[in-house]
Order: sequence, then C-alpha cells, then structure tokens
Amino acid sequence: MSEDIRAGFCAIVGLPNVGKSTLLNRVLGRHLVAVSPKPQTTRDRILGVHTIELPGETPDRAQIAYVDTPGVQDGRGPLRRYMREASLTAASDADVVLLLVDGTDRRGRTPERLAEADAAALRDASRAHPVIIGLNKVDRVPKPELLPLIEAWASFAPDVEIVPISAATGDGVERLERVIAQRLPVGPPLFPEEMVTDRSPQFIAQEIIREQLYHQLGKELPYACAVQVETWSENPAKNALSIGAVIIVERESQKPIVVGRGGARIRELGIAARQALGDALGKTVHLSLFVKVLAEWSRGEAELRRLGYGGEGEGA
Ligand SMILES: Nc1nc2c(ncn2[C@@H]2O[C@H](COP(=O)(O)OP(=O)(O)OP(=O)(O)O)[C@@H](O)[C@H]2O)c(=O)[nH]1
Ligand SMILES: [Mg+2]
Repeated sequence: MSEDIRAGFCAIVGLPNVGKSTLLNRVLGRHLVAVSPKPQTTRDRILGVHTIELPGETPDRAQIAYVDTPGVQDGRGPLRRYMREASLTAASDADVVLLLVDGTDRRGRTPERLAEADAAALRDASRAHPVIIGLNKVDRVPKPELLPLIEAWASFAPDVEIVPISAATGDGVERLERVIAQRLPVGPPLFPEEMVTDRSPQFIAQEIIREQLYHQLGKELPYACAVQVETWSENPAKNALSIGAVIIVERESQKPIVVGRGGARIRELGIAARQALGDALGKTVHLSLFVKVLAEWSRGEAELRRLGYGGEGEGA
C-alpha cells in the first residue's frame, strides 16, 4: 500500500574528517562506510537509507536518503577532483544539505572557515538548498566553548537550524534526524522499505578493508591504496562467506611495506579486516588478501574507472 510520507535526499557534506561517515554509520546503526582518524577517508558518494517515525506530526514517518560524501577541500590529481565533484554533485542533487562541522577543530569550526579558498565550494553548495548545520563532536567540546560557537553560526546563518551532536555517542542525533525529516518533501517513499544502501555487498566489503589500511598503515600509504574484491562465495548453510581481495598500490616500492616483514603486516590487516567484515555483515568471513601494483592508478582516468571511481565530472 502506498502512503505519503516525508521522503528525500540529505547530503552530508563538510571538510575532511568532521565525522560525516561516523554519523551515517550511527543513524543506520551499522558499519556501512569507512571511518578513520585520517582526513580524506571517504572517496565516493554512498547512499544510506533510514526510515524514522515522527510522532505527533503529519505525515508521521520519514525516509531519509543520506548521501555520505568525501570531505571537500582543494586538491590536485584526478582522484581528488573526482572526490570533490562527488560531494558537490551530491549537495546540488539533495533536498536538504547537512553541513557538518567539527566542533573540536579550532581552525575549522567557525563560519569564517567557509570564506577560505579551499572551503568556499562548501559555502556555495550550502546556499543552494535548505541547510542544517550539525555541530559535531560536542562530546569533546568544553561546555563554555559550545554556546559561543552556536552563536557564531547563528549570526552567520540566521535562518539555519544548528544542531549540536556527537556522532560518536549518538547525543543529539535523534533530534537532528527530526530536523532533517521536517524539511523533506511529502510524497511516496523513494526506496523499498528494506533497502539500506545502493552499494553492493562487495563494495561495502572493499570499504571495510580499506578502512583497516587507514588504521594500520602509516601516514601516507593508505592514500596510495585501493581495494578490489575479486572473489566472493557464500555458504548460506554455514552463514559463511569467503572473500578474496587485492590491495592495489601505486608503486613497486610500496608493496613490501604493505606485506611487511615475513608477511606480518598483511596478516594483521587480514585479521582485523576479517573481524570488521564479520561484524558488519553478520557472517563468518574467510578473507584472503593479496597485494598488487597498478602503476600510478590514482593518476589515470582509466585506472580510476576500473577501480569504480566513476569518471564523470572530470572536466578540464
Ligand atoms: N570525539 C568524537 N570523535 C568523532 C565524532 N565523530 C567522528 N569522530 C572521529 O573523527 C574521525 C573522522 O571521522 P569520519 O567519520 O571518518 O570523518 P569524515 O567526515 O567521514 O572524514 P572524510 O571521509 O575523510 O572526509 C574519526 O576518528 C572518528 O572516530 C564525535 O562525535 N566525537
Ligand atoms: Mg568519510
């Protein structure tokens, strides 16, 4: 039976590392997208659909189609351009833009930041649609700093709702979802009830493996890595899943670093990734990981496409 509810897209945009992906995982209550303390973890748009009740309102349900995006910042090279484009497109296609701000980042948390060159695109993207400002990581913001911060945003954007949240603890997230839902158009649901994401289980597995690279490899190397699932076989009777995946690096010299002495590093990566995959997918996972060199993959448009990084929006 079709019934009108509030339904629409909410793009989660912001600078790198503000907690966009953590928030999406929090609202969905599952590990869908990669999160790490390193900036530029997310590389592509990812959809996560959440249906909520709106007690006392008409309509009293909402389907929010969240779009997690890469952090917007100037950057060189085809991969960075692709990431930036993915965010800005998501923002311009959305019904509501959630601009997420890291309340602990002293340089990045005030509205003045949006005037700086590398962040100006965010300001422009957030002009086009109803915007909500999510002030994130308030679990780490000393109380006396919070009110002035909210006031600074309120005077910069008087018509915009500012919602303090902690994506890590869940504080304020329910209220944030209500505020988003209230700004969505009324109509039929956009997606089937049971749908959570538009991405394949293989893509999600790649993201979860890639997340481990950010956690376990040094400062620079994760950025030179892509992950591709090559084999995937399920055994429903045992609720088990066997995955074969390759970690793709850009240069021959990077391969021994990922493999580690006597294979120690890749073994550890495998253990952690298998655990995370098992938790996320609710199955017993067997994982085989290999390392392969694809020279300068992040610089070639064809290589990027082969690895699933679209290719559209790569204008001059
Ligand atoms: N204390 C605290 N840490 C948080 C919170 N939300 C996210 N983090 C941490 O902030 C870091 C970045 O989180 P991500 O979710 O990967 O951030 P992102 O905005 O998706 O980053 P990019 O994809 O790189 O743009 C991680 O270490 C998170 O654990 C929060 O509410 N409180
Ligand atoms: Mg992210």
